Amino acid sequence: MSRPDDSSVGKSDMNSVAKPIIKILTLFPDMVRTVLETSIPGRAERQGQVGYEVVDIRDFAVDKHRTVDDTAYGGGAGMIMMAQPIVEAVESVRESDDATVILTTPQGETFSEALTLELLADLQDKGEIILICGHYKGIDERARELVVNREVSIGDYVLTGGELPALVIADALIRRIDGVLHNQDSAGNDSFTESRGGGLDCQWYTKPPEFRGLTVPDVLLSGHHGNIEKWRREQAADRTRSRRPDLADPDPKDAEDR
Ligand code: 6GU
Repeated sequence: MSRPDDSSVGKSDMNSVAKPIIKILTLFPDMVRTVLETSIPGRAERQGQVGYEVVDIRDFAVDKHRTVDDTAYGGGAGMIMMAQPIVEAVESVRESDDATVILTTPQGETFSEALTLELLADLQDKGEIILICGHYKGIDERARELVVNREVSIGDYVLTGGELPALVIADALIRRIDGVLHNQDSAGNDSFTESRGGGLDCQWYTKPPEFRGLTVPDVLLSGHHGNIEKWRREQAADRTRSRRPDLADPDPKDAEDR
């Protein structure tokens, strides 16, 4: 994983600022690095559109056993992540005191398209975003008080650790950075995006035209782009209404206007 550098600055755009850096603090750096090197996040880094800094929280432990957790004061099952390694890890990576520092925790606000765009603006504005992967039963409340300014959950279920949630958040951000998605990645019309009116995407087909007796809808083979667009809009609206009525447009006219 490359360290932040200026090698890509100004390469294609005189007005571009330094590339944004996503910093992930974790007890499992290999797991996090592997994911960030793969697929679109990996390509984005190689193209210089984003940088990653993966920090092993254990490197900030101060005893010879590299201890980062301990039992809870007052008793109770489960280990608590100590404040000191977390706070010092954050202080070692953040460029600015007002950097956004996110703790992944089931008790945080639920991640969404809206929160993706908010954090993306923040990442571009400040040039960095810091994600702390929570673990065990939780982290010492004083670490939260001292360095955390947002807490995010990815849904109402409990995971072993914050690595997968942090990677979910990072992936959602990376694919929204300008220039990261190519046309072949179908940027811009994914489910939940503005162009879909916050609704779901339509169904898609590729070759061959018939598979195990199932055919591709005629309209898609017609070459009539107006009809194809209309069909896709209708299918997307039907899907949204039947699968996710909570996302559906109350007024079909809004969908037409788009
Ligand atoms: Cl952010 N952390 C953990 N441990 N579990 C979760 C989560 C986060 N979001 C949903 N489940």
